[in-house]
Amino acid sequence: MLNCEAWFRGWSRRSAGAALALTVIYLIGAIVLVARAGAASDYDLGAIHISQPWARATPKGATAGAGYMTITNKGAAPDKIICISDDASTQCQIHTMTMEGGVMKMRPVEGGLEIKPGESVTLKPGGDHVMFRDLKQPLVQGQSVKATLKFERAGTVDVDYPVLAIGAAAPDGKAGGTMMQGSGGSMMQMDKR
Ligand SMILES: [Cu+2]
Repeated sequence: MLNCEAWFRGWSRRSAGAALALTVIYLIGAIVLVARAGAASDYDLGAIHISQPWARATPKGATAGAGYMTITNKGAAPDKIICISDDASTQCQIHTMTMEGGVMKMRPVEGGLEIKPGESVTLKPGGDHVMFRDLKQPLVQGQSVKATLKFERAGTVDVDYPVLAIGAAAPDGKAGGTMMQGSGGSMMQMDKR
């Protein structure tokens, strides 16, 4: 009987240990799933690779918002990207930024933004960006904007831009010092086209 009892106690401890181990495994799994849910996807389209798409939340009353990403051309020929439409605004454009007389000006890229073979172009705050013009609703942190991008060679792709904080400067969540909002910024003027 004693031996049997000792075996039973040992078995209880072992099964408790196994249950604890399983619980830990489930918890890790749940955390990984939650972490993945908020992460941006990468996109492959022919020779074009798009990574870390994201957009910035817009302040109240903003009429435009911006999206960012890194585009890599792994092919041997140049390609050009335009934005066809998005689900947050009435018009989607690819904008470039240039300094003119000490003022940053942004304007739509004529004929599309060129991505040279082997080149990796990062659209980021203060630089080139996808412009969502005439927002139908504000870009809210935690939500996302879906835009349809068209590459001259690689074709068309729908990209989801997770919306990060208003002050975000990069998709890794680091806060940025330089503010560059799509509209209303005194540092920036937009050509009316
Ligand atoms: Cu712009």
